[in-house]
Amino acid sequence: MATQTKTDISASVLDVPNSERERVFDAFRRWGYLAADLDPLGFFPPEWPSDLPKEGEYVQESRNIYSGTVGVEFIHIPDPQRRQWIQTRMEGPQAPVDQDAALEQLIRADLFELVLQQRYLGTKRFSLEGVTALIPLVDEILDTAAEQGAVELVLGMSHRGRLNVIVQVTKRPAEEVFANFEDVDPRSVLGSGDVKYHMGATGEYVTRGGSKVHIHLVSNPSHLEAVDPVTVGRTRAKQDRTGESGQQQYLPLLVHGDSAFAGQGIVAETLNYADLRGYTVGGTIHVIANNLIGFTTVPRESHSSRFAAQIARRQAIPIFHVNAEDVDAVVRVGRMAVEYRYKFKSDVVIDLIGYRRHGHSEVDDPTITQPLLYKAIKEHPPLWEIYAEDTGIEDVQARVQAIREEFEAAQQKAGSLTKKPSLRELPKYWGNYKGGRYKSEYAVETGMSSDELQALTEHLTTYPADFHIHPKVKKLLEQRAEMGNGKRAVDYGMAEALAFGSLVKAGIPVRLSGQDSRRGTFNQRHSVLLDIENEQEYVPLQNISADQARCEIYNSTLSEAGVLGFEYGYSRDYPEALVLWEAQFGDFANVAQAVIDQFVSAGEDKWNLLSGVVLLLPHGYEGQGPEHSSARIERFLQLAARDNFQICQPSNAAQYFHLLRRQALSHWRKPLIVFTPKSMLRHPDAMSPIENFTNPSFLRVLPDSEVSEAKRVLLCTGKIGHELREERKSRKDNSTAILFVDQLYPFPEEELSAEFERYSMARDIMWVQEEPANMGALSYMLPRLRQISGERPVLSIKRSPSASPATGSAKAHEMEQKTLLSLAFTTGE
Ligand SMILES: Cc1ncc(C[n+]2csc(CCOP(=O)(O)OP(=O)(O)O)c2C)c(N)n1
Ligand SMILES: [Mg+2]
Repeated sequence: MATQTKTDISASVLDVPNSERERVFDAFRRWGYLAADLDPLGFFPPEWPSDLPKEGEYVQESRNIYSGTVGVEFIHIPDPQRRQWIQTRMEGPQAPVDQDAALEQLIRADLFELVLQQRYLGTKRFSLEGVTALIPLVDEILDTAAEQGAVELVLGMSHRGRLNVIVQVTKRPAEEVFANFEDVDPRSVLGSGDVKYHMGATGEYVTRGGSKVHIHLVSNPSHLEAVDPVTVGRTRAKQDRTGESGQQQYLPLLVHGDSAFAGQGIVAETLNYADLRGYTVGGTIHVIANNLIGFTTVPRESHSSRFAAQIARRQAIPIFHVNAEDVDAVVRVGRMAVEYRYKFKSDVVIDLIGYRRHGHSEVDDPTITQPLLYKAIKEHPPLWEIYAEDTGIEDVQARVQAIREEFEAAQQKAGSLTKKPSLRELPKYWGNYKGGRYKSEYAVETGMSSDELQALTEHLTTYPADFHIHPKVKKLLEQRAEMGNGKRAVDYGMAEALAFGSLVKAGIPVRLSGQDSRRGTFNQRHSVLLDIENEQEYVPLQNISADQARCEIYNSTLSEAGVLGFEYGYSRDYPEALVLWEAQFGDFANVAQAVIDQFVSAGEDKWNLLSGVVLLLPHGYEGQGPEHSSARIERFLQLAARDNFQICQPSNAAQYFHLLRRQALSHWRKPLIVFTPKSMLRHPDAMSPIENFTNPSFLRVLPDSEVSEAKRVLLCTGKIGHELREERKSRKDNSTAILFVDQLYPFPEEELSAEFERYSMARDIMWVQEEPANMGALSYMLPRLRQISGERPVLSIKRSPSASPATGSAKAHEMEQKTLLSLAFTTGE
């Protein structure tokens, strides 16, 4: 929990140990992990720091504990209670291990890989061999978690050993995995689907203690570690659905690669929010399936630290390094880690150190890059053989034979399947929601009566009598009250509050997170009121009605990929909620590009998994320079296909209100990308009279109510439209119609065709955008507009092509903008 990191460095660490025994033990507790015997093959030898005594009384005893096959880093944890807990567990009696069960799992793990190797020679499977102890480790994690009340393990992992995990942990029948190797039904996935080692899977695990734990293996892309925040977000959603015992019932487990854990920044982002109110899941178990190699790269090329796990040291959490060939030690560490997680609601890292038996994939020859290592590996027996000998368990060969025959029979069966089996079942809460192409039956009414709006306004603009409000916020709320009561046009901030308020009132939870989102980057939201005398919070959106749904708005960490991944994950397990992620400025979304490409855009296509996550991306050219102008509309439009998501830019406050409500109320579950305003947040032309909130629904295209007979039609989206209207006014022009395309994708063909017909006499049709020619919606819009414009040419007004989105000079921006507006009214004359 957040509180513990701030406690003082305890006396027990700084005190000089007062006995010889304590002195020796203290040294080993601190440094013993460096001297631990962790690598089964000896390529990663122990270090013996000078602080560590080599001989004398107590050395052997403490060495056995802290420099044996387990090395634990825990002295950096400031909370003495936590250190004491680990110390007691390490130094106390060791629990017995169910060696027979562990051996069975090890044999199964190896034999499954062996059968795959023999039957599907030359295909990639990313074998687990070398770290097969992962299976008894996860078994122990599940056994312990079930004792603590877990009902589900939410498991995020990448390629390594995934197929093995699908069979041994998720408990999918082996023939289902074999069938995926047969690739039995290619026609069903032409142009879509995903490779077998990325697909998600679900199943039931029965622990040795006899409890059932549901396993949810999360679908993941090739992009290593991108699944981490998604897994944590999914877990949080499941926990939130459950209520108070959520953290107990839903346990997240992330299995990382060693190179990926050390190298990918998203790991740090995910670790960083572990204890924060908006993101905590009461502790994630991290296992590094550490084979001391990444593709062809060895640890000394992979990280500047001794251990790949080092990044976890930033936090006050324990790291257990364990030799993957001491199976009993691995199992004991698994139990300790889970008990620690439950006791302290903390993340825990298990660094499971083994090797990789084959090349990176099985088509890769590792003897070219690591000849000596692979010579040693070739001579090294599989773990089950070593363990059988160590434990003295008999009749192993008969067991091996039986398991082999079992997998071979499953393989035979798979060959006769004609349909690719699905490895997972969707939770019931997805029952009501639809993906695929848009159909008109998904349309919903989003307008509200003036009475309802007034009642909401009352709740949104009032606070307890004894609350000491900031004078500026007081004024803002007074203005909002006037907006809701029709005395003043409604701005975006109030429109959003009305949308959120109306949804939570109707029982639809709202969750928004982003950098500085509670106040709003542009001072526009003020969702949380703070008492200026005692900093007590009052959240009007949480005080709408007694039986309302949750409304949660969080300031996120300074992260994009990590936080968007989390919110996407959350949306995956809370389809009934409106889940939003807000970028500080739209361009920062490109830091989350992998999450956008791999999950938000392609999730349905690859995995048939839906999400209604909303991205709020401030966009608009306002002279603030290259980096605060563009949310890269072009990128999202390029990703758009087969109605994978919706891309909108509401041009006024009421449109924003209807759009947010549409997203929550419609049963068509698609990600929504919203380009949101900055200066337009308060621009009079973008404000809406309260009556517009009673309109039936969001308009994909905003018609021009001022000009009915036009010679020229300007089509645009967003802020430039308001500037064009101003320009038109100053030119006293009454023959130019200005249309706002508020929904760019799916393309509003019907509405635009109707407008083209309405202005059939117009000669000049122009797409106008602020963005350079190679950006914005231009290359998406032009061919589509030309298709419906008939004989009439469609021209375009835009900035010249540019490598960077905008100029760094405010004055240059002004000049460009003026030219743009002027050209919009004069080109072709
Ligand atoms: C973000 C990202 N960068 C690069 C790759 C290409 N790649 C796939 S596996 C791999 C090595 C991974 O090593 P490690 O994390 O140690 O896992 P292992 O395969 O050893 O289990 C690389 C570089 C990728 N999949 N994702
Ligand atoms: Mg590795």
